[in-house]
Amino acid sequence: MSKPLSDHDKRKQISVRGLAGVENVTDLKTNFNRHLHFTLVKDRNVATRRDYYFALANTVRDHLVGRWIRTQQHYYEKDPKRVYYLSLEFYMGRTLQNTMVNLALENACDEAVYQLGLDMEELEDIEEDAGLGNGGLGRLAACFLDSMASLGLAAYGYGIRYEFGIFNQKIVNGWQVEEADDWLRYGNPWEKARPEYMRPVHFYGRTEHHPDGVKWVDTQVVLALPYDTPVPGYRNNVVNTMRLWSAKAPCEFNLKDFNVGGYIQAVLDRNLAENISRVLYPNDNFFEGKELRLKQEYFVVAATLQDIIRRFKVSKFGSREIARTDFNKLPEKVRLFIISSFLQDRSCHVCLFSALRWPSIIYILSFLYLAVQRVASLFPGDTDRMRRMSLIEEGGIKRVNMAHLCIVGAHAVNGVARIHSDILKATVFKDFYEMDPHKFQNKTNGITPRRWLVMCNPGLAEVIAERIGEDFIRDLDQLKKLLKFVNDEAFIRDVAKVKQENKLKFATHLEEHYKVKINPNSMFDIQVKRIHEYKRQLLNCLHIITFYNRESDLSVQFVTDFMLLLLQAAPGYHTAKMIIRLITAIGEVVNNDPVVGDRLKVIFLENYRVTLAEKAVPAADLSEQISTAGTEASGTGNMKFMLNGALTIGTMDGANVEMAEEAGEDNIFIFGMRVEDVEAMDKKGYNASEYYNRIPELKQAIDQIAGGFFSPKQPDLFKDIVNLLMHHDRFKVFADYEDYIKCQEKVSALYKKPKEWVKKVIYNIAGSGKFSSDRTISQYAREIWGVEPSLEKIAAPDDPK
Ligand code: D6G
Repeated sequence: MSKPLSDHDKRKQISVRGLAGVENVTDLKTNFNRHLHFTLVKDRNVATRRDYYFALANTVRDHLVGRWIRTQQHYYEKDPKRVYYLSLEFYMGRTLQNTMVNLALENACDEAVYQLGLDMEELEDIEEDAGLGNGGLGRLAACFLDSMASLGLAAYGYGIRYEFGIFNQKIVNGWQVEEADDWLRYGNPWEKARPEYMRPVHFYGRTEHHPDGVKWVDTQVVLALPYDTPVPGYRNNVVNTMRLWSAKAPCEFNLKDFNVGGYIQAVLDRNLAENISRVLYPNDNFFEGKELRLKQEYFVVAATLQDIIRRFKVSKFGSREIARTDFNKLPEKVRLFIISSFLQDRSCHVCLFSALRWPSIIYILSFLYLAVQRVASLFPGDTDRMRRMSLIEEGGIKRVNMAHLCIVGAHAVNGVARIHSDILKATVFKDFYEMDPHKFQNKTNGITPRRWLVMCNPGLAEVIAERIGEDFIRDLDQLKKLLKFVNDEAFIRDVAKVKQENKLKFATHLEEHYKVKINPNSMFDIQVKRIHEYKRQLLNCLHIITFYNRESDLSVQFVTDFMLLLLQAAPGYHTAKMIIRLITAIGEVVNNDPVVGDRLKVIFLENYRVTLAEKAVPAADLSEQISTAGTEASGTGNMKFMLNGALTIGTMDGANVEMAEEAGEDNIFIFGMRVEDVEAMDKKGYNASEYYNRIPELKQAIDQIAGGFFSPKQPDLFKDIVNLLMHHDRFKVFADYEDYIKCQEKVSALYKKPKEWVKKVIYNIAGSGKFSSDRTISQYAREIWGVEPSLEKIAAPDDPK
């Protein structure tokens, strides 16, 4: 019998990971040792694992440098239209492996590290996630940057270099506790500070009226210090820049105010200015009207616009630099791109403008817009419409309607899934749509297949590459070619085998890192996402309780072996925290019930983040996408699971609708109300008690939660949740319960027929091509920005010797 392959040998066999030529490997080892010596100032006797990680990161980074400089020179020479992506979040995760994948260095580095007597996976695990995002929106920004670089667009990401990213979540006695994410503590090998591009940003002050115009004086100045991170495209030698601003107090900050003893205080007060880039607001799909958050937004916009104009003014032709003065050319050379995808909370777009002397500007804009511009002339006498379309919301406190401000200022506005775009046009933005229909578009979101397939699931990437070649990595539509293998026994076997290996690997990870034991042969039913009422983790809780009640009743035949994982982080809001507590409480009961044994496990994994998703997604059998129809703008987790061979159970919401179309309705488990049903129910009125009284299993589950079955020491612990579900549930959990449970029964039945299951998996993988962020970005590029994506390589620089 042949010896089983070690992880190292397995990784070596995979062709999508790049070639490991001898010369390459020798160079990498030399450079690794050079960095250990000269950069880390260590020898192998005293070097720690972290030193080795830094030496490796620097070695890989060397391969980026020439490409980065070359790409930026290329942009100055060619002077293309540049695309600027402004975002408060770039949820990048780790960089090392992604860089190796995109530069085709993975196998060579693996071999070099192996020959150096080190373990690649161990070194990779040392890297901190760049957790500069909350969830989907921030990760989307990161996927888009990858696609922009892979499609050769002259694109830049602009955001904030938060000193503390998304909090570390600990579960203590079943409750969430937040800890600061000190991700920069050991330094960040991927960034380069650029003090030479520092920009001043002004706050507060007052306006003075002079004959030659209004002056803004007595402002408080904060400096924006940029840090650049390279964004490599997939094997095309393009390296774009993500520029993140950090707040610095100017040297003279507050010093002019000091009197005796005031100097120390003035220096200490510098922190106040620098607080702007201190921490990421931990809110997902929810706008918090905090002054500091508004300052963050203004800070990034003010610094970025200055930088864009600086770059616009200098254009290089050959070696000659020419100062450009014609600002009419700006639209030909610059595109700004901003994403905000709130849908479920329509009151979220209000905000206070107290910190910046802006209200007057907004009032002027509003006046100009409403009175002078088009509304009045297009809809004469329609005062109601004018009020609805105002940039300033009426009411006691005047508020700026940020969404309206955005639409008025934008050249194009789009939703992020077809259903989302249609809802926006028919509801919140109806008036604006009627006035400017051409402005409204759809661009369904996507994910990068580099991180979300090649990198996180090399086994599956390889099995696919063996059948259809490697071109799908840049052109994900080619996955359609897999349709001819739907009945191919060998392919079915290979896909099933990869899934099993991924599950085993994830189970081992859980055991090692979380001390939880799960049966790798059970179904991995996974719901990962931020906790929000609209995402309906509570519906899943009711499903778990129902299945638990069935399993513990010995007279009922077991549906299937089954296990459930829930891994989420939540913002600091009460209901979300109570939902976490409920899940952990259910887990405590279910996981310790000897009658149920390991047939059902409920696991809540703490500290969910990009890196944990990369481990969980490839291991999932079933993906839960169960928001109330009409509330999830798109979802991108749903796409990651689909691409990685999980089946979806979901509502007709967000991108699920298009996933059903692409995979075929028979290959996805759709249940529950459609948007029209939800609207009809809103009109009629939703009455939770009706369902509670009519459906015995639902009543049983709610009574258990209410009666302390899951919290015997504190029977009324979940009274708020029960109260919410019974009396104030905007997201109508009970209305979808029955259909959801029936649908879960179908899932269980199909899971007992492995071959049929895998065939559906193949239909899903083959249908997931549409959900590449390359497709999304190509559409933005052609249909909105007016730039042409390209798969051409640019000339390679000499790699480091
Ligand atoms: C990145 C890469 C570097 C380049 C710098 C400035 O740090 O090679 O010189 O950006 O680029 P601009 O901001 O002048 O375009």
